[in-house]
Amino acid sequence: MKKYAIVAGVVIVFGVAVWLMYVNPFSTSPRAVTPQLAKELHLFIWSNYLDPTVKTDFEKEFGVKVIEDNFASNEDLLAKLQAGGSGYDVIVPSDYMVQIMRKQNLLAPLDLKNIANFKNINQSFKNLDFDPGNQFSMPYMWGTTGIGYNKKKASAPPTSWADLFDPAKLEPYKGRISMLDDAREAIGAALIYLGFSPNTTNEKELEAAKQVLIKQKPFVAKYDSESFRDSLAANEVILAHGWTGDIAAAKVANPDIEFVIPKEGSLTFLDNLAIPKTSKNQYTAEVFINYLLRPEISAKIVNLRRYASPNDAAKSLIQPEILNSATYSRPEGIKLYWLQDLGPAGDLYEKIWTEIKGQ
Ligand code: N2P
Repeated sequence: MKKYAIVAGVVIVFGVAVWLMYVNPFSTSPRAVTPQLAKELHLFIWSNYLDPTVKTDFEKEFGVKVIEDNFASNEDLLAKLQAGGSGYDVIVPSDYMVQIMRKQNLLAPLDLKNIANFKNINQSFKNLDFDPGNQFSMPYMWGTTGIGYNKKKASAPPTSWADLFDPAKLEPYKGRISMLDDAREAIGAALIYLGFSPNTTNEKELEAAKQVLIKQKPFVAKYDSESFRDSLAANEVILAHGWTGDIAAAKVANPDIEFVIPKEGSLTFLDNLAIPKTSKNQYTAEVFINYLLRPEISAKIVNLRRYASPNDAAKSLIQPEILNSATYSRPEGIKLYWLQDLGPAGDLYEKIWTEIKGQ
């Protein structure tokens, strides 16, 4: 009899322990239940910023279908999130935009237990000011802004922002110039050309930058952040204001393409993986983020997209030719600025940009 009581006791204690583990009613954490993978994951990412096979491989391994949509600027991404109910599970904001989204309470805190591959990230990309402790974001890829050009078609290699903005130099390139369709990037470049900070909120300086862009406009073929690499590769444009990876990708298609960071200085960015607060699939999103931080997956994306990786463990798997290229390193002796969250003054940039494009 006593024996049965002991067995029954053990069974009850064990049962209670298991019950506490899985359905713990005392826990305040909404994620105490063993997480389940969702069937689908909605990714909102910059154009040409992922290797498509990464999605199919992830689906094969985890049974989760990744549905990708693209955006062309941080501000477009922000507007989508602010409108609410975006339905996205993983997004890719740049540094300053992570800060803006954190302040606006648009991001879900990450459960780092599910993102063990964070260990692969180089220390210098962790714990940055825009997200102390990486509570809301994981580094994805970084780059700089500069001028992509066709060395056979340009009369001389550009070295300065003047080569992109001074109307006296632009006649030979009329209708063959492409500018990023991005308020902070375009106005930022004009500000640096004038010797001002790309984070200024001084209205006089901003007005001067606006005039630079208005005077440049008759020579510009298009404001475009998504397909300048193809136009450059196809010789449709000769000078393109653009980002490292896309210009490096243009060079793969057309070896005459080169990249330069103007001597006055330029912008640099770190793009990050984050989860919108409204995502219903936070665990699945973390599993996907962790997957993207695997060395072989990070390297695969870099080998195709040619942006720089903050992932140390990926380095040995990246083609040496990419690691040694001008688009993969920070130039010595040239000042690189990070964009800052400017608070409400940031709207001024959007307003000026709309005015320039509407001219
Ligand atoms: C990808 C552009 C991503 C870099 N086409 C901009 N942060």
